[in-house]
Amino acid sequence: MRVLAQALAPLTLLVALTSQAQGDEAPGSAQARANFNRAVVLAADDVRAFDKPPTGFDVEQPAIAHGRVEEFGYDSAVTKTRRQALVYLPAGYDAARRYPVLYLLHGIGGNQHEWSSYVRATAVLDALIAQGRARPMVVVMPNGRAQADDRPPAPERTFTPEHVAAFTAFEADLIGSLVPAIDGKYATTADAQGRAIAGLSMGGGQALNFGLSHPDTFTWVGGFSSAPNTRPAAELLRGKDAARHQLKLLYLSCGNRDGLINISQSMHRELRDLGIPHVWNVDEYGHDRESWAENLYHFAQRLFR
Ligand code: FER
Repeated sequence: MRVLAQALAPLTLLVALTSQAQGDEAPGSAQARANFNRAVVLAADDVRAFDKPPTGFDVEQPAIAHGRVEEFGYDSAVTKTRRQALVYLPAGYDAARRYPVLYLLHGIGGNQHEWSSYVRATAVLDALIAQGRARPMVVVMPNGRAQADDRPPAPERTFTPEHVAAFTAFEADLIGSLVPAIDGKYATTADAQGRAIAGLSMGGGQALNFGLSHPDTFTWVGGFSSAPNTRPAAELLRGKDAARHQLKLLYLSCGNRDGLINISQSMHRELRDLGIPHVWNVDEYGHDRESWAENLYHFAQRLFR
């Protein structure tokens, strides 16, 4: 829980130090703490959909072919700034071919490096692609905080309405600026069948919100440990019966020790009641990188089939 520990430890400290601190705390902090501390209530179908990956699945293996990660700059019509993303190109990337693209979104305290550095996504992808268990794909890891200064804020500002709003504003940046820029530079299939979006926590909420409401852009969607920014399925899919048929994969996961699991449970139950097929994988982690690495492992193997 390193990312959140970084974001939350100072908050906890602040409150511990000043028992009547309520009024001094930045808006959003108390609510976030309450959300993380919510009691987990499990139903019979809140169980693993897949076995645990083999040991070492998220460790770089020197003996196999590696993809490369490069910096990608693009002009954002939303922030009016030049923004940075990381792009993973699979081993043997050849501009004469065409590749599907996965957009991977980070959590509230992270940035474009979170998936590669903290979760070790490139080690997971290198191994799956080398074994032929995932299709070679381009993976775009953007900064999902669409504001001019998009650095992670000071810990006590993590949950302010302004900061949360920057994650909402990323929808227009992604659809209007980043996706076209990626398709302009890389050898992508550049259609909805060849585009996936997934994320962890705040990024999970973004992936579900943006993926489900843009069926012409994405048909493969994954939310891992999704945060309270997740909108209800009925709202996301309303009047979009077409999305139901075009969606190739809708994937939800969460740890059964994660206080935010009620968000994913609600989405799962809503989808089930609407009759919308989806994967629901509940593992035994908290709000942890292990859950995110494992779910990337399971999700990536099911993409672009
Ligand atoms: C909240 C609790 C957690 C919240 C966001 C989060 C917007 C996000 C956590 C993360 O990205 O790790 O109440 O409100």
